[in-house]
Amino acid sequence: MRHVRLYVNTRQDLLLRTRCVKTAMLLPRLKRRRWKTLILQVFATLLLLLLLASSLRWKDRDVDDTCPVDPPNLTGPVNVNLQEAPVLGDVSMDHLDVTFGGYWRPPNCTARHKVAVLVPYRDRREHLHIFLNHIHPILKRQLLDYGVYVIEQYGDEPMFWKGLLYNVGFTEVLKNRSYDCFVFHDVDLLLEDDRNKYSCSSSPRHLSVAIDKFNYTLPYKQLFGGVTLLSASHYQTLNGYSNLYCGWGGADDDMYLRLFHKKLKITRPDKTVARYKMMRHDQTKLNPYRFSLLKTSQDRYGHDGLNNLHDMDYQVVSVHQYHLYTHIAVFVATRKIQATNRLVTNSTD
Ligand code: BGN
Repeated sequence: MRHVRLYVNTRQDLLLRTRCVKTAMLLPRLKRRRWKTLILQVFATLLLLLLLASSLRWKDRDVDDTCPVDPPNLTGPVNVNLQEAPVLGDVSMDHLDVTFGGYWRPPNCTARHKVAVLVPYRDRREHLHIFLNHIHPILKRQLLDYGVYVIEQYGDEPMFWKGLLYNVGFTEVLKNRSYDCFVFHDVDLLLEDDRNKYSCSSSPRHLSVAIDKFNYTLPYKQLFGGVTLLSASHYQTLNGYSNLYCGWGGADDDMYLRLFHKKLKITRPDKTVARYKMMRHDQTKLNPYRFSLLKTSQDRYGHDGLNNLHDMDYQVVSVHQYHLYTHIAVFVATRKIQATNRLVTNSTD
């Protein structure tokens, strides 16, 4: 019995041992297999996650983040404070999100328009500060990708050469940045309603339709001065402004004639929103040649403007980026007035 038991035991033992040995031999294989499966599983999960992430990224790219056509933060009527000029430092503190040079773009969406605001300027520091304090919040609420440029006339030249300054500004600005839309803005005009949008459409646009000085009515249908909008390509087609107008009057009428000549239709916003207050100042020197120049303007479209700037007596003295604007200093020689005088006298002979 004992023997049998022993035998049985031994057999069982043997069996058990054999099984154990087999299992023992199998164990590393099994373990290896399990590891392999685990590694494969980890790989598969990683791959899946990677695919998921990239598909999400593609989805993000497909999401249209263009700013809305009707910016939600517009207020409509805007408070215009003409009482006291703000200190520029204080204005700066209110616009820490504006980058040096007077640039801003919407942080949460891609702007529909890239706009350069050109402001020809001389001797009106108070107006400039009021203007800057006023324009930045409006352009931001309109969700524009914009830059503000002040083109200042230097030198002893008694007359102010607005058309020339606009052309110099346009040319200088495009040397460094690309813009599809240009605003030509008198420094003394303050917008009263932010629904009057500073963004180009397919037609040239006259924005300062209703100014307090003219009892909020358009003085005449052909007026294209004050605040206007032109796409970069339209401005080039028009050969810019004439370089020959100085002092007050006529440069904008000449631009109207250029638009008419090129069959470019002017559009205007409704006068309920295209409202402006004009800051009071002494009358600038009248342009004595404006009538004669206008009479002969159509003879000069092709060769008086952007394409003959290099012949003009001016020099860009400096381009400096202040916090709220880029300053372009332009020296205009006194000889200019005599040259125009000669030109007009010759052409009316
Ligand atoms: C016009 C001026 C414009 C000016 C408007 C509004 C002239 C040219 C002679 C007809 N035009 O009379 O330049 O923008 O008034 O102020 O003076």
